[in-house]
Amino acid sequence: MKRGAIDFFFAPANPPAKKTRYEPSTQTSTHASYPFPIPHLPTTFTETLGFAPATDGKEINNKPDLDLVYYQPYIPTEIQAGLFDFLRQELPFYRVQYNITRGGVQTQVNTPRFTTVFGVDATSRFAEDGTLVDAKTGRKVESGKYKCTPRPLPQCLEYLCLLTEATTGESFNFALVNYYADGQDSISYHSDDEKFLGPNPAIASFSLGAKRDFLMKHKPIAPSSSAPIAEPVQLKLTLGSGDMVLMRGKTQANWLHSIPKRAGVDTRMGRINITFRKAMIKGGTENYHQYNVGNGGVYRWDATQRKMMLRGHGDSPLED
Ligand SMILES: O=C(O)CCC(=O)C(=O)O
Repeated sequence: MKRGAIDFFFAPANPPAKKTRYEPSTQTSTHASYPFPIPHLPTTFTETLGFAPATDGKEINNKPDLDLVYYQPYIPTEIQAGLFDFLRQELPFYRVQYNITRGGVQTQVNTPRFTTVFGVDATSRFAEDGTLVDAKTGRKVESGKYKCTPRPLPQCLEYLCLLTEATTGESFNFALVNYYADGQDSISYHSDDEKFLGPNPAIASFSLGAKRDFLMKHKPIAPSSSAPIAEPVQLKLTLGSGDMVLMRGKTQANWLHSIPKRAGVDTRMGRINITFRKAMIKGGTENYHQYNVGNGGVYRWDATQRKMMLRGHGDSPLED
């Protein structure tokens, strides 16, 4: 028998799970809105995050209306891979579908990536026990206020959020997380300029895992008779694991950004993106929930199958 043939006959149907690059914490964040408990960050991560940002941010403001600060990287090298594994394994994800009406015709949109969201807008906050209270009066929010059930940031995202606030001087109340399984997952050109974010919103955007191109282009400028038609102003940042881009000032009002589909070795791997943002009004909470949690099933990373697996339905808790 040739060497290796025995493995062929006795190899398990599924490949063995790759060892995760972190020691799980026994403490967890729980909330009635979570489908399963979410472990706290391992203490080695919180200790190492004491050295973040790993580099000074570089200002990029040499193009019209552009105001970025680029940390390359923000997350120290030693924990980049572990933090990626941790978030992919421990967060609940969704593959949201929704309908839009285009030219009078209803079309179903399948979001081309996994998403999840935590947070509540500035009119409410979570009390210590997880109940939602009015931000001004501290009184319990009536159950009908939101069309969705807002979810508090679990400790693992809250910790990174507080660190980001301290670094940037901005304040945030939402964490949106995208998981791009491979180079075919993407986000098309858009700007985060919704009214519920207020004017000149600051958005801190973290990358972990595979390198992906982040493309930016200026929104079209109405041609004036006196000025010649300008070439479109563009920018490409190749975001690596641990990088963070702070977008602020007039950026969202004037620029679009995207993560296009890509082929290539690195893009066979997954990538996680976390954005911290601040929504001012309840419409923001409902919008983020609708487009990042939606009404479908909950997915969780399966370390043996090495892919996201459907685990249950939307808002209902899962048995673990
Ligand atoms: O994945 C990224 O880096 C960008 C994500 C993004 O644009 C968004 O969530 O609005």
